[in-house]
Amino acid sequence: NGEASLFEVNIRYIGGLLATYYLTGEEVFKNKALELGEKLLPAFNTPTGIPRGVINLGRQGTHPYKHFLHGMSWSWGWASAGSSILAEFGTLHLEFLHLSELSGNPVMNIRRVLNRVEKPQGLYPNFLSPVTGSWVQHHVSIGGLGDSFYEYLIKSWLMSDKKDSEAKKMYDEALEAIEKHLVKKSAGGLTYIAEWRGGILDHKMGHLACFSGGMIALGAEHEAEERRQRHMELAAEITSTCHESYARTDTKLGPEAFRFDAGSEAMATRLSERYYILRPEVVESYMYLWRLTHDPKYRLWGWEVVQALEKHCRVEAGFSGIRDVYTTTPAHDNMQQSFFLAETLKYLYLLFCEDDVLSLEDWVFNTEAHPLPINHTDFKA
Ligand code: DMJ
Repeated sequence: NGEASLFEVNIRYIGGLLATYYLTGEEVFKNKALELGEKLLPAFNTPTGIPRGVINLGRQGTHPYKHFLHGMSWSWGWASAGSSILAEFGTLHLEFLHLSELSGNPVMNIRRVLNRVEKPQGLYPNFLSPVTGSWVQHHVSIGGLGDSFYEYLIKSWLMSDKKDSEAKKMYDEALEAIEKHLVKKSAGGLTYIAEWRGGILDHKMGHLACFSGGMIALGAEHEAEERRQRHMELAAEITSTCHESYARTDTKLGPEAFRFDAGSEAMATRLSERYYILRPEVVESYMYLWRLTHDPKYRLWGWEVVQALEKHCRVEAGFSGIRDVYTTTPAHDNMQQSFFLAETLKYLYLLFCEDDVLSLEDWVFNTEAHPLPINHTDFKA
């Protein structure tokens, strides 16, 4: 029916088209990325310039109803009070910078609003009103709903060849607030990043939050010695905790979320959080940590994942998610998510090949693992 998630169209299709253009040089991919970018622009037409989450990309027809819907955008029904989601509108920058000739760069306005708005204890809540530009709910998470916003701050800086100092400053300040308020150690000595609900900590980490080990290591590389060491340690500890969430299951694949309360340590405590849908975040962190430290344990941990995927997820037609990581007779969910090829297998490949294959010096991966060249925002260049 033409309804699309602005975020997914951006990270999956525009990101994929741009990467394919840069890797092949074929103009058709660049043109399609530009075309698609243009179709997304009506979603930015809000009082603050913060886009809404859903847009209708259906063809402009003659039917009055369809004509009316074309280019219309709205907020997700489940997002409170018509708000937009931090991880969605905060995950456009890498791609839209490449599209900037066309778009007049609407993403710069998103930055401006976020920079100006008051942040509780320096933290960024996940829901913002595109109308008033203020937070709608005080839920902060480095996992789902927040994750790739932080990722795109540090990667925008890297992609600009370290010229985008505003992005770096926002990243540094956000990480400082996260370290101060959300990073915790469990009774068993595992470092994790908790979620925050109006000042109260929820001692839970989602699988999605496990990308942060890789992100923090990537940022640490460019810090002065004291911070570099502290952040590399933090990155390694978080990655190790995420490895524990895999190691403590029967399948050696990790649950959707794991907790550090009521005596549990890096284990899912709710039935609804025991599934694994071929997500990439843990191997993504192994890949970054391997490339940045060359500690062989990251390859060993990656190999454990390869074996577990073969054993529990391979099905006749490809690979499938499983409903419960704590049983060795898992039920398949009959889905091979698109990020399995785009991210999980790509990061595993990059973990085991030479460092100069899509080197971190030259490429930045968008949040769907599509590689974009550093300091190469001009198509003609
Ligand atoms: C991917 O689609 C992207 O990495 C996104 O940012 C959040 N995570 C999913 C896969 O788990």
